[in-house]
Amino acid sequence: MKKILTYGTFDLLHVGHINLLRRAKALGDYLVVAVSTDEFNAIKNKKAYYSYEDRKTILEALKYVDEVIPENNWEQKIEDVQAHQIDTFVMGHDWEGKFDFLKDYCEVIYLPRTEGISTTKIKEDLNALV
Ligand code: C2G
Repeated sequence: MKKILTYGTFDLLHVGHINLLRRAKALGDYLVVAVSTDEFNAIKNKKAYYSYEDRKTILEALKYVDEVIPENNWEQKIEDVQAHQIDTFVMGHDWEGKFDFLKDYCEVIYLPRTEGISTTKIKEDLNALV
């Protein structure tokens, strides 16, 4: 069974996230998504609209996602790859090169981002409506 791993906040789930998750799943048989906890988002200077629990529940409902685990820090990726026996690590190409250290442990693939959509854009567009 080929296992895939990816990380993210996945707040205000949108088609850019779905495209990434669908393509990540298509690379193997089982997709593990490590979702940033609210505490880790604070470290990333991100404030998610939905709580970690809600973002986890939403992802677990997706047909492309087989398992959701917490992302607590920047340092856990090697341990996650080993503990979950991951074959391929996937991220959007805005992270190109940032996780190449994982190449010693698994395949590393950066996928093109979906243009024109982001959680930040959603928030800005909604604020403009008020
Ligand atoms: N993404 C995408 N296209 C978009 C928006 C996001 O392909 N239009 C991808 C990102 O490249 C990432 C994933 O969707 O691979 C999740 O995006 P975010 O929730 O913004 O994740 P991020 O804050 O980049 O967290 O340790 C890694 C970090 O946790 C990544």
